[in-house]
Amino acid sequence: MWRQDDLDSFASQLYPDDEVAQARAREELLSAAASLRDAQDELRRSIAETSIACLRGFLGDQVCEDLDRHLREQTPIVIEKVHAEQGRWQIDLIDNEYIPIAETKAGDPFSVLCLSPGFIAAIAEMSGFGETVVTTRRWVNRYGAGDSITPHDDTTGDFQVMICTTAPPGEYGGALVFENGTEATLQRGDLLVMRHADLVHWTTPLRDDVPSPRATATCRYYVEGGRLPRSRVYDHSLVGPKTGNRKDA
Ligand SMILES: O=C(O)CCC(=O)C(=O)O
Repeated sequence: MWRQDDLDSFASQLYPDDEVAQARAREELLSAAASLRDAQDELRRSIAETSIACLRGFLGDQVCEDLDRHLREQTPIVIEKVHAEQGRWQIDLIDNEYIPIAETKAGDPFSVLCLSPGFIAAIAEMSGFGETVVTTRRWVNRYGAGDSITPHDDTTGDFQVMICTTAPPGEYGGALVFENGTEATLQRGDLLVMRHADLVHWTTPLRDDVPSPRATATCRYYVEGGRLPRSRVYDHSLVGPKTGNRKDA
């Protein structure tokens, strides 16, 4: 699934000065790839039935802790704090530019994993997509005490992965809940694969006494002919755009 240069790039970006840790990270990725291969039939079935599938313990604790720190401290990120009526959380935008996938550079270890063609092919296949992936968007959702993501529907993008890089025990909240009754309480290292299926979903608020934050690193994939982000464009006139002349771009 991941090629040798993906393993090398992940390991050297995460542990630039530590060859022992690099070797350990490469080994961990090989075993993560094997666990994804072993579980693929079950994951495909779960996505077809519920729109999501969860692979527990996909990445190990140490790699996740280090990845979380790397994404916070060393990735050039734009931070958005969202305060909505029914939720508040932080979005750390890794890449929000929708550039063609062939031109997208993996500037952090999470992006190295998600942009690898072998990984994309495996996730697309289990999510039921044969079309070419044309672009991605990557970010980390971060939640502290009292935070939750507001009920929403993903109206762009076709499928996505999330790796939980840190989470409190489930009794402190942070469950991901879908209107079809499906739920996932992610723990550090879990991989969630999600086919966008017009389902409203949200997370439950973290309790005030939560012992650690929750974070999910996300890569959303857009396929050719799929639900690409499109802006509305208008014909110009001397007095400005006219809504009657609306076209879809
Ligand atoms: O952090 C989560 O578990 C949910 C994130 C989510 O719903 C989204 O990014 O659309």
